[in-house]
Amino acid sequence: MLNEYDCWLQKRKIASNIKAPETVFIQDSLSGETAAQAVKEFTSGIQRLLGFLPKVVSLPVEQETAAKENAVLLGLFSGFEKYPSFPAAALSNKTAESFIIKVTGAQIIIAGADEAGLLYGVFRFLNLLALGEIKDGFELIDSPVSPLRMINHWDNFDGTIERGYAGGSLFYKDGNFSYDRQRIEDYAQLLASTGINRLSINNVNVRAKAKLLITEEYLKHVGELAAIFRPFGIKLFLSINFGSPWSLGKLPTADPLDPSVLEWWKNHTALIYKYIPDLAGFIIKADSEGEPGPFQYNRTHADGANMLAKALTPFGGTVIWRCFVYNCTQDWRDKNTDRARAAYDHFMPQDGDFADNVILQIKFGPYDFQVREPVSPLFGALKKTRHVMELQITQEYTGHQIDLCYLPTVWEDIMNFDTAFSDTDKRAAIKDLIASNKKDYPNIEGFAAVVNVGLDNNWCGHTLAQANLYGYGRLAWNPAVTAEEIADEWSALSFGAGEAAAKKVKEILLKSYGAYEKYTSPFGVCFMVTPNTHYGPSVEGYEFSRWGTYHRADKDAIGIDRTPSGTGYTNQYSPKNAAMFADPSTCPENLILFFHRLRYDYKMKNGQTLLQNIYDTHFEGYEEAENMIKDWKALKDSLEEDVYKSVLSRFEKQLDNAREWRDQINTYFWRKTGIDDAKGRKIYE
Ligand code: GCV
Repeated sequence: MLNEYDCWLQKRKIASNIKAPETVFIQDSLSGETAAQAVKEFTSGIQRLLGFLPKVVSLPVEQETAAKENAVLLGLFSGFEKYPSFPAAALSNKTAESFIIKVTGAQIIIAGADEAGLLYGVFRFLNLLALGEIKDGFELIDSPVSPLRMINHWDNFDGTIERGYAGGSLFYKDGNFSYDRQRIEDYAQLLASTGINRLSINNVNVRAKAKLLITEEYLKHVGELAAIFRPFGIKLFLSINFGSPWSLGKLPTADPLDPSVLEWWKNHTALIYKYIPDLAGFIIKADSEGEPGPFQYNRTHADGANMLAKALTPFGGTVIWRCFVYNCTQDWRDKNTDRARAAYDHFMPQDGDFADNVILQIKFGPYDFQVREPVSPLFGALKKTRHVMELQITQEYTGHQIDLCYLPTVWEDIMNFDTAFSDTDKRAAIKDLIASNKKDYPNIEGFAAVVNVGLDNNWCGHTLAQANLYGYGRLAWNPAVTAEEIADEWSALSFGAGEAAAKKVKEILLKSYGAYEKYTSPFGVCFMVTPNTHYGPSVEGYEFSRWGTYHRADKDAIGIDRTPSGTGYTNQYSPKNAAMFADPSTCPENLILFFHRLRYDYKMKNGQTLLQNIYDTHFEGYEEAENMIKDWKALKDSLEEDVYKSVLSRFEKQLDNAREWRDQINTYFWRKTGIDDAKGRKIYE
């Protein structure tokens, strides 16, 4: 049975394969609050899963305890140096946040390279225990592949959340901070249990009163929040507004090269750090969708970012600078401007110009979190600039957490994308490029993702959308984990390892992305969605708008030619990928309309025309949505009534949505072409 508030940390008595760890010995040298949290998580986790609270005893570091029965030893690698049985591999592992779990007879050792590593080790141990994988002889040494594993909140000061589908903000209400301390702690626990280590707490659109967040009146609240997240190894970032020197400081300018502007930021940053001494830094959306930025002063993004970096340097802070920069006042008549080119055109020429404490944050694709986009050509190309990939857990374009859409499916495709920038080093897939900052190397330092949580009791609106939050944390830790592995873990942790319901839910999750893609926008055609809300179909909703997102369907053809004979976007990729994308016969078909303008009678690999494929996918997607409901209904008797009903009502709405998509898209193309469905299914006139 599932208590939806507890997500994947269910209170559920499990049948354990090991002797009950009755005593927890902790190295007496452990003094920090993260270590204390790790101990607390361990004991409460054992109570949650095994039904008793272990006794906690402090242990002098040098004491040999190998003989202790039914005991758990928690500590740091350094404290275990004298233990003969402690694996040498762990002792030599200096990667921050790594851990080891080792089970020998009735003794369990969980140790971290540092306190955060210990905390992650404890959480992993508890999950593995719940999954039935902890047995005598078990040993796991693990390190995060990505150093930066960040969550972005787009929460507004008035309590709303931009692109939020799960209730109001956890942090704000009616123009002020307003939060339930316990709820924030529970949230921190959920995030830390998947390995998240950074969090930005306010919308990147820093507008109206949110600009005051970095003033003394509000900084004390930020300090209080930072204190709640700190024991969980999570440091905060603040979204800031580039225009603050004039909007808050009353300076005549925010020009990054004006000395008075730098001076203002230095003083103001010092004030911010008085309240939050371990603030991770600032995140900033500049020159993007109306937000101010260096372009207003004819300065470059490097000028802007480096100025803020200087202000943060004395405090060890970092600037995260978003690359979502494009012309959002495009004339639809203009066929020469291609929004997909924008991030690369703006940032590639500046590779190497950014300070060491600047990290660029790049959306995974060149547009905006569409159902299917190619991976941004900046990945693999940037060599001298630190950068991370931005994903979206909140389902802005993927069904608003009404429609089930299991995102790790597409994230896995993104991780496997081969940037093909290196002929000598074959390891050029995105997942192989994730690593710590290495000079002159195209590595990606990790991930940031817009989160899907709010005040709803189940955090995510749709209970099954919790899998996306869990999945993001797991994948940010290790981008080589597959969507199937994550679905397996999450379903078993949530619905009970070995339960039939867990197996069925896993299957439903794994089918959901494909279904959503089929009934909405297959083949990489983007933005056929209702403007502004981004839920439901509006085939030409963006055709005559200023956002640069057109498919230009007419009676014969659809899509944008982004090859060298068109906008030339394909040339932003490595030569191998440029050639692959530019040729329709080698371009992956799930992206073919992103890269090509094709006639409806273009023959696809299955021998059918493009038009027939459009009809087929939309009919199939709807049928798959119907099947998901059937699968869910079969679980009625094995689920909590509230969970069963709330998910069912979302599936019902999803089916309505799928029907609208299917019929509006099919009718649209039928009206354009006058060509019937070869299989004679119903297309409305
Ligand atoms: C925070 C898209 C969304 C906006 C969002 C923006 C961004 O355009 O629709 O709501 O604004 O992306 O990522 O900055």
